[in-house]
Amino acid sequence: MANNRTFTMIKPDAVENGHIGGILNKINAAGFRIVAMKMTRLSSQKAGEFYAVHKERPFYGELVEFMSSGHIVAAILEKANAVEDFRTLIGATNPANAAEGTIRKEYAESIGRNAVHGSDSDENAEIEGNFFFSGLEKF
Ligand code: DAT
Ligand code: MG
Repeated sequence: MANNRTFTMIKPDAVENGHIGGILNKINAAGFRIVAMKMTRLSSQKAGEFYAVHKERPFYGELVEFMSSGHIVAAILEKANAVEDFRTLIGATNPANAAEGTIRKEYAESIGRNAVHGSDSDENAEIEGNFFFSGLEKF
């Protein structure tokens, strides 16, 4: 399959706990090329926009509060079959269900504080990458 792209964030729990390096090592070891990357912080308004698809869910308020509670690292990653392979690399949303060797198994604290985001489709990868990066930043 041709190379394509996904979008990820290292979430505030993992940044706070000193796991940026460990998570980037796993991403590199799995064969992803880092196309663009920045450390930044989401306002609660921006976090709410990013996760707007979940706004009717009971955990939305908690999710927005957590995602705006500290710094995050946003990145665009490239690899053959990037979206699906990255979802495999991060593991299940709830780390209690995450497979051995996955990023969430190793670094997530709980279903809410689960260390990393990964796009769930090619379309959302494009939308989410554009949320953080301009055209000039993602060659
Ligand atoms: P994923 O991040 O695996 O794509 P998702 O899109 O269903 O999961 O949910 C987005 C984030 O919302 C998830 O990473 C953590 C949080 N979340 C999901 N379900 C939750 C729950 N039952 N309780 C608390 N937070 C939850
Ligand atoms: Mg999701």
